[in-house]
Amino acid sequence: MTTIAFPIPSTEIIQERVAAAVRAGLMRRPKRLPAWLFYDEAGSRLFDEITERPEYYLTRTERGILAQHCGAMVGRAAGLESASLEASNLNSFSLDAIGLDGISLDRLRIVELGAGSADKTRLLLKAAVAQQGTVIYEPVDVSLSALETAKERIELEIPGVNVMPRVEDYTQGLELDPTPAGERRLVLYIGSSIGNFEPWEAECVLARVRAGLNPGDALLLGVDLKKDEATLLAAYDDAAGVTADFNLNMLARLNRELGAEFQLDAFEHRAVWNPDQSRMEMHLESRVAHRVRIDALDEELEFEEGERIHTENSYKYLPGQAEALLAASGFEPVESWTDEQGWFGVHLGRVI
Ligand code: AVJ
Repeated sequence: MTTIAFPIPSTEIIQERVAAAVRAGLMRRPKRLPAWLFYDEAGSRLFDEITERPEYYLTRTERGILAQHCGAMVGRAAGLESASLEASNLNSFSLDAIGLDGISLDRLRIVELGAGSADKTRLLLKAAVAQQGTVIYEPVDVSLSALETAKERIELEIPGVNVMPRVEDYTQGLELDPTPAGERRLVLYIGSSIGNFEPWEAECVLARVRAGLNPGDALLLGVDLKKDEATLLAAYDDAAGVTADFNLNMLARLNRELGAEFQLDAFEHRAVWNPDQSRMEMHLESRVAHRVRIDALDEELEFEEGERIHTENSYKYLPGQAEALLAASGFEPVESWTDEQGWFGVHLGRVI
């Protein structure tokens, strides 16, 4: 069953949103464009390719953490109290077998902010199916097509998962159906997506998510951690040039959707580490002084040689910051997991 919580935005409305964002961003000095503009169809495909580049450690590192601890994560989210109990292979049969049949775990429903980060989500869904037999999975995304693809793929691949997609902009809050008694939600916000927000915005987004949940529900938050500069720079400027293409695709998108006349080879991809703000930045730097017409805005934009458009911030958290963020937005930090190198953090918080 497909739940559509809001009317599907028409193409014209989407283009109006793009035009408004571009008008506002390119009037500013320095010029900037919002990171959500990366993800049209071509951009989403390029992002998937980035996640397979050897330099982009984020995806595989988080996947490793989830693979190792997914059982403990869903166990704790369902109410298992002890962090020390190794829950990774728990199911209702093994609970009996090891004499834990007195434990009552609530049933979990898994919500995901963003439509299914593929194999990483699958690990948690499988762990939930092992724990409770079946699971309802509610991916939340602004893109209906992304949700439909995720539904088909996941229901085919993991028996026991019932996918109930929701078309919503979760940054504006979550509208979920009430859950039956004895059922809790585990909201997945993985993949370091939170890193694109300024710290104050991140708190605001999580507080809005929190407002749509009930006490006892949980949030699993994946954040990228600060590390040596060379590793960070390489991750955002891979040798095969996929990240450069991903960045430049934003201009290609404006050409397609707004009749802009950006010449992609007039711009260069730049990845910059900003130590004061603990964030990676991406920019598009004009190689020459030139002008660009944007038809839908009826504007001609001027670029100086070396002038940059700032397209993305990707915040790298310091130890303790994710827990502080959870606490500030209404979640009690329950447990955190990381990899051997301490490169990526996965944090469970419970609604209080
Ligand atoms: C999808 C926001 C987590 O910030 O690392 C990848 C996007 N930007 N390469 C990130 C991205 C450049 C990515 N997030």
